[in-house]
Amino acid sequence: MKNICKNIKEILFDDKNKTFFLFCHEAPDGDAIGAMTSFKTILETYFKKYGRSFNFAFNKVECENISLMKKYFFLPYVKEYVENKTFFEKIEGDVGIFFESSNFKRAGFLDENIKLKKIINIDHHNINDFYGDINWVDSSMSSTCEMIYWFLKTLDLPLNKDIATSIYTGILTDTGRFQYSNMNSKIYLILKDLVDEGLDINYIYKQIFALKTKKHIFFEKELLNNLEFFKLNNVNFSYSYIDENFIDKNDITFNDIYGGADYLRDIEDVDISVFVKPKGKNCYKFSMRSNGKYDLTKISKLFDGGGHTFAAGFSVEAKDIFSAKDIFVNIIREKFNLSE
Ligand SMILES: [Mn+2]
Repeated sequence: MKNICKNIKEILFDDKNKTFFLFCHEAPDGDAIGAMTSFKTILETYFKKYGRSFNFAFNKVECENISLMKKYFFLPYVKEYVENKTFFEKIEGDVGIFFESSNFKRAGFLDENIKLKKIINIDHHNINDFYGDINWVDSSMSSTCEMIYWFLKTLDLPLNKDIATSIYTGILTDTGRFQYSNMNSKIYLILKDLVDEGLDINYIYKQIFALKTKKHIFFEKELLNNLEFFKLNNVNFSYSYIDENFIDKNDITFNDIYGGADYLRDIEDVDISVFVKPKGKNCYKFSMRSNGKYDLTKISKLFDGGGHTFAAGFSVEAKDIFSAKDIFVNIIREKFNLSE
């Protein structure tokens, strides 16, 4: 870690590098946005004096997705980027820093629209294409924001309230509010450091979790309506979905649909939960959660997907959501060998 952090520092100090762009995956979660805002704050605070510019490489989708982005408006810079619609179709600059993006595409840009001299790839997922000049990929980290905390520590740069708020947000969301098995005693020590910067813990919690829309409640209702349980190769699955009809009829947006797989995981005897939603025409997004017994990357790999051991996902092309389920069930039956 020390060497990688030093290599990143060298790039930041290299006078050839003036324009920096920060990227994260599309439909960003708290960790992706927290990584962006913490790192931009670090750069603006400690490196701006060297004549560098640091931009978020948001694309149009992110800047127009007000209802998704709104809950992150309390983090530095997000509100002004989204409200001023500061987004890019093409990126041309010296350095791109990618957070939580297993590949270029995940960051929402076509390869030909990105021209960068150097790429820094920072991720804590265990599936990553190592597309950077520097690849800091560490799946032992709870979150990308935890990695940024260690980056600061390694470079001996002090925290401030904005950086701490951003890092805290990433750890809070990626550990499922400090409940998942990626929590450990080291993280509690990090949290102490962050909270000591004067964080308003209750305020942050409310911004992210406490504001459920009515449409989200409709979504949860439908999730339970469609819920079923089945056993495949001795593994107990909970399974539910939201289809195009329901979305159209209730004017639900994709931002109202979240937390499905988490909800279905926390049920007695369930080993793996699966939640499915449409993703464009004839394509369905599967999200899975594991209760700790099974490694989900073994499943997501079968479908060219990605993710973590206990939270992973992939897409399936099918004529409708029921055929997508058949494809899933058949592949699990044939290929998900638990003894491997
Ligand atoms: Mn993450």
